[in-house]
Amino acid sequence: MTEKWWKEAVVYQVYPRSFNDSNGDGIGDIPGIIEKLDHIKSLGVDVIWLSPVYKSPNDDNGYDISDYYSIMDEFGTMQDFDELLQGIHDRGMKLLMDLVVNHSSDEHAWFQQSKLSKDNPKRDYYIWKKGKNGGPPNNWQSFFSGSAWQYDEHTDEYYLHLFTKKQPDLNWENPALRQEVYKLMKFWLDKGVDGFRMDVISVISKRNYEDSPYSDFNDTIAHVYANGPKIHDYLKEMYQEVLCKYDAMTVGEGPGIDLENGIKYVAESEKELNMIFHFGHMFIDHGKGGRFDPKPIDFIEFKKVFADWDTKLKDQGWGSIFLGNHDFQRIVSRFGNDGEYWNKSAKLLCLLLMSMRGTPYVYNGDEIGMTNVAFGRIDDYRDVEIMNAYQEWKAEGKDLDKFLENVHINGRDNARTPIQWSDQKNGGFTSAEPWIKLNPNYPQINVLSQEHEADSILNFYRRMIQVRKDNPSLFYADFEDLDPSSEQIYSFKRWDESSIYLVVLNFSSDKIIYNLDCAGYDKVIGNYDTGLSYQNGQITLEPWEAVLLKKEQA
Ligand code: TEU
Ligand code: CA
Repeated sequence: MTEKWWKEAVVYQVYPRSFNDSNGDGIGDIPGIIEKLDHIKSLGVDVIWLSPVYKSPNDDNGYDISDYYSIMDEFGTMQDFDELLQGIHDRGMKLLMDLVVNHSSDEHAWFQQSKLSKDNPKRDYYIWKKGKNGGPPNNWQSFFSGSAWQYDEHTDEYYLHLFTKKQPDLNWENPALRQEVYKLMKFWLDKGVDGFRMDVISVISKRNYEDSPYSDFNDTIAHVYANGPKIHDYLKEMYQEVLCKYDAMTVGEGPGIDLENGIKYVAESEKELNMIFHFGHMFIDHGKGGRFDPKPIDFIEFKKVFADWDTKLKDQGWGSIFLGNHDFQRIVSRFGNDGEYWNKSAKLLCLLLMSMRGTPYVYNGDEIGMTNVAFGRIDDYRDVEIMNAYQEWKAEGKDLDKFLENVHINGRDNARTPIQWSDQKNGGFTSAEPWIKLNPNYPQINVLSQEHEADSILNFYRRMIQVRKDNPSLFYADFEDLDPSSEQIYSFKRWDESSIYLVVLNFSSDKIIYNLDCAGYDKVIGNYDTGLSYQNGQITLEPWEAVLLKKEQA
């Protein structure tokens, strides 16, 4: 396994709109991030992944870009950005930009040109097709409800948008478009950014435009939208034209990427991407109807996802370890316990993230155990995915109270409420009306109060990240799940020539006596202050207890 800086890094994701508002307009911004760089640095992380900050009409909070070369007005100026990059580098950290090039905004100059006429030179930057039988070209559905085709009267054709109709898909078949993408990547890399997280990169190569035969949308994603015939040609070309010229870190986001096809994206021999985000454990509580059709988490399946990927990638590629981001629930509410065992379970999840093999990603706010939110009114939600799905349920006459319940469980705005900096007005996020309400629990859960508590989740993140750094074996050591069939315990082993580690995580609110041979092991860190309670081959685990044990190899 070759050693690389990005394999040894811990990444912290900033969602700028909700991070920190510096100028009192209710919207997080770049100067606001600069103000908090010392907080980020204090965690011990190495890399910041910034969700999109490019110019955008914000139909999908910046994932709809109207100019790849400038900064969103609400977030600041290019000068602010340069200062941010400098501030990050001065602190010895690196910056990953979000690269959103499956689609642009419909307000991008390319699209404005493209829709003018069928023979416009930019026409083929997007995907235009004739209708069929008085309707769209095929039955493809958008990720965000409704048909994936929008009719344009002016030229009597439809354009494809796998996301909202303000996010037309770019046509990667067109070499001129691909060169535009490479050019903008070089622009940012030449500025000094350290790499990219690539939005829905798995769907840039389209298949023939036949109807999807699947009724389950997840199947359509996996077998119709994702992993198209030219995906690997494009990524190889991108590597040759751009990435190989820089020491850049790349992580591709990949709905529809699975165990079978994932390795092709990240095998070192393929020269495409460093890592991918797969969704095995993220769609685990989505039913047939998608995220607004929630189902319980299958814990055994959850563990299996990590083990299977580790086995698959071993010696060939590298994994990313994440439990949440801006598209999913808060991790403590989803995989932990945000009631009685909030503190313990948030720490348990941190210990899990930091002791696996792969590069760990921390989503902003998780370092203080921010929780899901349950607004009582649909009007308090902002996410376009929620809004579109709501309109669809309404049009179909479905139960709207049920819909709101499902949003409470799985809606993306759970992860998008402002960061809770203090117990002051609006959690110290803004002096004005915030663009989305705060989680009302900010007086109890906030950065400032956790700063002062030795036992806080925040201080645990700092300690645990330091433990990972102090035990570099944890970067590359082998991984084995010791008890895949346990319904409550996640216990795994990591080992190399110098040391063996055992990680034991009690994912339950029960006290458990657990059979495990840990003779000769020392406790490195845990979320209870007690020593290791080990006797006769059994370890006693308190509710949501997490321990990392270590033994030097003779
Ligand atoms: O997300 C794409 C994706 O596959 C899903 O996780 C997505 O969140 C969708 O909600 C499925 O229900 C990426 C971005 O992370 C997301 O924020 C954007 O909205 C999307 O692409 C479009 O750019
Ligand atoms: Ca602002």
